[in-house]
Amino acid sequence: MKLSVRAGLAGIAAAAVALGVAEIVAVVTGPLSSPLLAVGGVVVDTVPGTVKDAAIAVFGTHDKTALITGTVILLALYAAAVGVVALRSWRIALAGVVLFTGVGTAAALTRHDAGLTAAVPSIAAGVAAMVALRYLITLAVAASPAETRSLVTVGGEDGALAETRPSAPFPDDSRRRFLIGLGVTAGIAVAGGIGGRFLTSRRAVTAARKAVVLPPPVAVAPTVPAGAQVQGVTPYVTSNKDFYRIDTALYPPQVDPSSWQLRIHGMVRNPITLTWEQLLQRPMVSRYVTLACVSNEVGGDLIGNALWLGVPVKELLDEAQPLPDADQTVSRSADGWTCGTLTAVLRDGRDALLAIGMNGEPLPVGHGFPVRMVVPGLYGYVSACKWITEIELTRFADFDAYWVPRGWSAQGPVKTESRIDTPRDGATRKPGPLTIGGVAWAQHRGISRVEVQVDAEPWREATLAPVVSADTWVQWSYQWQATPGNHTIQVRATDSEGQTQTSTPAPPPPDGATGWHSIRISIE
Ligand SMILES: Nc1nc2c(c(=O)[nH]1)N[C@H]1C(S)=C(S)[C@@H](COP(=O)(O)O)O[C@H]1N2
Ligand SMILES: [Mo]
Repeated sequence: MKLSVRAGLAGIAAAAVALGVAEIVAVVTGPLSSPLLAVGGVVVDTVPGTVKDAAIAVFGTHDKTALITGTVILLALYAAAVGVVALRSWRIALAGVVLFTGVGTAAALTRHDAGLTAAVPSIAAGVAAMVALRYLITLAVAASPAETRSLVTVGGEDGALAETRPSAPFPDDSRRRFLIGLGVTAGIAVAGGIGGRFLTSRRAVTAARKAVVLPPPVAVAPTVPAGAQVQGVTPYVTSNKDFYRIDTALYPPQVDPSSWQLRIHGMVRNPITLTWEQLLQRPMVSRYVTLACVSNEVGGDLIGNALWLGVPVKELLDEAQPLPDADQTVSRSADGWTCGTLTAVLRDGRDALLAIGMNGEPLPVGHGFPVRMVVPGLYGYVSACKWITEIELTRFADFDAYWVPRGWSAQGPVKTESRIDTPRDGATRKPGPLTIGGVAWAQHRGISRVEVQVDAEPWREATLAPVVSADTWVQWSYQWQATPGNHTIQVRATDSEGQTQTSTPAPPPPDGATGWHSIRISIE
């Protein structure tokens, strides 16, 4: 193994130890102070909306794993370079470590609500990196043949490695020592990483969530009508585990109900602060509402339908008494994320909820535990604030919520959409009767018609399955006599206001994708 390779490995191992140490320290200072999550968080908040959209398009709901993986790869390359540089100049290598520490510290300190302690994991990581790098580079140099060693010593501009000239005459033994050193550091890194994650998860709000007993609703959602489900189509009610998850949080905020508060303030006559106990005492309703993400592509699956339990937002706003020109209601999450909702929509009588339950369970942590907002008819980014802690009445002219400066519309009513679920694109089927089916949605307006077109034939009306209310998606089906050959099938929906989906394709930004979902199948 060449000396430069050993030095590169030493750099990577030192960085790994640094991350492991940081994860352990972050158990105490909080998960968001971990330099990896902090830097990742800054990236999430600063990349242009188009990049975020491309990431969602490529990685779907795995975009965060992709981001962390990418960050780790970049860090490994950087650390390897620092290791190689350490052979020439210890001073420049140290500067490299300091820069890495500085980036982590700056990121951690600038996260929402970060205190000074947020800097501690990054600083501890920096110190660990220096110690580990020094130790491993010394071993790496010692494991070189004598000639290389003296070259290195002479070549080092600050001569810091002179003292590393080994006395052991057996390079094989020193090589083994280098490998052992590498192994030990890797062990510390892995133990730190896994141990840190484990201890952090023990500090999570999982136990607090398990202890929550949901109150019974005073107004119960209508039961799902028989026949709402078409065979072969995505389930009418999405289970919590299958419900898509989209947010900017690399680690979901851990909000303990016992310290949770909701402040309703801003342009209101009567500011209100609610504790968890007070919220639970209010009359709850349960409602099926379909939630969709504005980033959903035509045919995409960033949409789900759940039974939510919560307090009507309208009642809270009526108590707070918004001023007449407070046209925007800004919801703020525990991690600082914001969304802006048209105040009039929240007060027009639809079932906008401050939800605490999802499909009969307390909200899963990833879906906003303990409290989130759900508003039928609006995309999630303008309405469905998870981990909500603040509702501020303001004006659209005065405040831009999180996604607005990133290129998304300030208001996001859902567009009428439809999707083919069965058969799948590219499927092969036998000739004869074939059920084509899928979902269509225009939350709060409701769907009045779905039509299917096979090749260039006329559009034919599909059968709509019964629904709970206009606030959910609807399943549709169409019986087709399949004939041999390759076929293109498309679908379009019309909402109860008579608006038919446009055929013009548009990407998700700035206010939702348009176009008809189409599939190609083969009948043989
Ligand atoms: N705190 C917070 N709430 C948030 C978001 C977020 O990034 N942070 N993303 C929103 C978006 S874009 C959508 S589509 C919905 C998704 O909700 P879900 O993850 O429960 O499906 O949450 C909304 N609420
Ligand atoms: Mo979204």
